Amino acid sequence: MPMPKRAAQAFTAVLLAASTVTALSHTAAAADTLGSAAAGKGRYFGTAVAANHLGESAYAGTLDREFNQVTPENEMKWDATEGSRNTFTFGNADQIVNHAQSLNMKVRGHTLVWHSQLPSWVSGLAATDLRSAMNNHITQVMQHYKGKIYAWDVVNEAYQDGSSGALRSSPFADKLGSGFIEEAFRTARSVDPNAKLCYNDYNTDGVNAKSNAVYAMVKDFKARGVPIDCVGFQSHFNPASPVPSDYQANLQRFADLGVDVQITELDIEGSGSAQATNYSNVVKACLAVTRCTGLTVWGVTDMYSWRSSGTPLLFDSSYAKKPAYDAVLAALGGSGSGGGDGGGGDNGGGNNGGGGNATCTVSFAKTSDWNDGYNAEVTVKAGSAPIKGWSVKVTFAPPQTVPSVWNGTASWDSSGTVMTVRDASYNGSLAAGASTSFGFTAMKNGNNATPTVGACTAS
Ligand code: 9MR
Repeated sequence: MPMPKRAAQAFTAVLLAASTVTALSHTAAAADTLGSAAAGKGRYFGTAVAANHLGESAYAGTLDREFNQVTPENEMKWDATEGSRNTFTFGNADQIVNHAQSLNMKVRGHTLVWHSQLPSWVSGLAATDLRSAMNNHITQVMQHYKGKIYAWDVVNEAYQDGSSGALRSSPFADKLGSGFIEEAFRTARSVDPNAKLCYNDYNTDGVNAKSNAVYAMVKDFKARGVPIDCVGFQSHFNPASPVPSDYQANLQRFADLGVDVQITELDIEGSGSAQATNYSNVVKACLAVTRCTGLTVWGVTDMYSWRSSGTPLLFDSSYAKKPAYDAVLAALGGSGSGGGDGGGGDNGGGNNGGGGNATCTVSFAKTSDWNDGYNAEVTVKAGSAPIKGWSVKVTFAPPQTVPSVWNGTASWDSSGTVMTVRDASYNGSLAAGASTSFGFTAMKNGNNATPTVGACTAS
């Protein structure tokens, strides 16, 4: 019996509404942890793990609930696995790998060849012996974990800090020359051809002399067919070493060489919304780079961080979620949390729709002014709710022109006087009360007027 047209339409509308609600609640359920939200973006989200804390229920509970990748913090290092020559001890690392495997978590192997946490018997060897010890170490450790490791940090921290672009002095570099890196990668490939092979370092997170040196090495390896699959960016940040403004661009230039990139040891000292914004920016940068395959924070809780006093992680010492946690989850497109309570039950469509209470404000400052031009910075601050994106209109007095805009994406109206700046992908998501800024250079062309900055629109 045919339904009257109106009734059929209404019926369809109800069905659509019902299926939309179902889809939304599925998404929410699937993405209310770091690991599941990252998986929704085709990435993993992991943490460094210490075997001696696995027996603590709050530690293991948080690990198991939130993360889908682990890196043994110390247990796979040379001093832990081969403290005396050719005697291998894998007990502590095995505990972590078994734990991870039982929960389907990826494991990053860290690390095979590193100047630190290196037993003294290794540093005492002469070149020929050192070469065979290095290859034997790689072979035995990788064989033990063959098939269980997603990616290995084959060589860690081989380059010097500062402007030299040179290799750091180490028993390997000093006695074997720069070829030790290539040799380590070739040996590693022959042992476990299915593991991704990474070079991992710190202070290489932005474009600088050290990252340029690593870049040149990777480029050379790719050109000559030396097996390398990925580059790890440790990303240990603090006020003296902040997230670089060219972080994403740096990840991208490595990815463009044909390797995966991974954030391998992320921690950011600080607290509150400033820390949250920094974390969010790092996650957004990874998501914006197709070959950025995942992120690992360097520990579960501030309590056990190697930089504990800087409270650099996502869970505090009581395992409570910090604002940085919320910001990371939001940047990963996840839902839930939102602070102390709530979180759990039905959202009822209230706080998830990305509109309603998203607000922002702007402030404007000229940061420099010269005869024919000026630089300005516009600070965008989220209101009392987190925001996912923002835009600001700036109206210029003709015939001023704007040759450059940074940390934002500009478009112009047809008159050429109104510039709309939207967030760059990495700075759109702001925690409640958090701020970011964009800047521009304007040429006065004879008109010294200050531009008018309109209201901020948030999404
Ligand atoms: O977090 C690790 C800490 O427990 C160790 O005492 C320290 C010893 O060198 O190593 C820490 O991890 C380092 C990582 O293996 C390599 N990059 C720097 C990390 C922080 O120091």
